[in-house]
Amino acid sequence: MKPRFISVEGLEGAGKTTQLQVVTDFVTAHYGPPRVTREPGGTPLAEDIRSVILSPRTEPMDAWTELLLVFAARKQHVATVIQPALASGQWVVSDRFTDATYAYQGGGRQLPWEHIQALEELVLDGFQPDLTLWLDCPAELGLQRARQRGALDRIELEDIAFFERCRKAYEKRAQAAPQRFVRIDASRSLEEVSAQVRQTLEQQL
Ligand code: Z5A
Repeated sequence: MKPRFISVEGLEGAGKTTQLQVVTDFVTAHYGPPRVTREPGGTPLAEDIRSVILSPRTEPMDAWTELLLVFAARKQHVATVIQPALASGQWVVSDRFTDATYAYQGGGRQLPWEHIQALEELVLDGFQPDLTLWLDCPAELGLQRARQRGALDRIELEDIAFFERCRKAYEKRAQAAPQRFVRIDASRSLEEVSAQVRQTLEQQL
């Protein structure tokens, strides 16, 4: 079977870290250990860009600067990690991918959707995950869970309206690509969410 690229998406505190392990265990059991990675980041250079994006700073970051940094990191990640892994026969599981850009820079920052599409086409030439698991929960609930963990990054400092717009943008992405994009109800208990993730993988893969 051709190796597949799976992404996991959702607001902070939706449970991506936990469910990424469920996906990794499933893929390992059926197809061998996947390359597990994350965005922004996934290579040393892209991780450097990640800290530029997420470190709280006094100088406000322009939304376009943020968008271009996210795509710069993604290009490096795709070219040097994701595509080589797929080409060598290894599956790839990523904590976030381009759908997060539509959610955060498109929804949250309100940058025009068509400009993100144009950049995506230019930089990635149509490359996208084969399957995206969207862990969906109300912004308030996710933030409550995430804030219990302590220090917040630059984006986590945004207000609730920002995250509500991100959630709406994920919904729009899901509606536009129902074959690829599966919504998981992440407001339920960890065990219930994990069970729904496993069931989805059994159906889709
Ligand atoms: N970003 C962007 O702007 N544009 C882009 O293109 C990309 C990213 C790719 C970093 O992402 C930031 O980058 C992110 C978007 C932006 N911005 N923010 N803010 P990240 O994925 O690295 O960081 P994160 O979103 O902040 O991840 P997170 O907070 O670690 O979320 P999570 O992984 O979904 O949460 P978790 O660690 O699994 O769970 C949090 C806590 O909740 C933990 O204690 C769990 O035990 C608990 N939890 C989880 N699920 C449950 C359930 N179901 N019940 C009860 N408790 C639960």
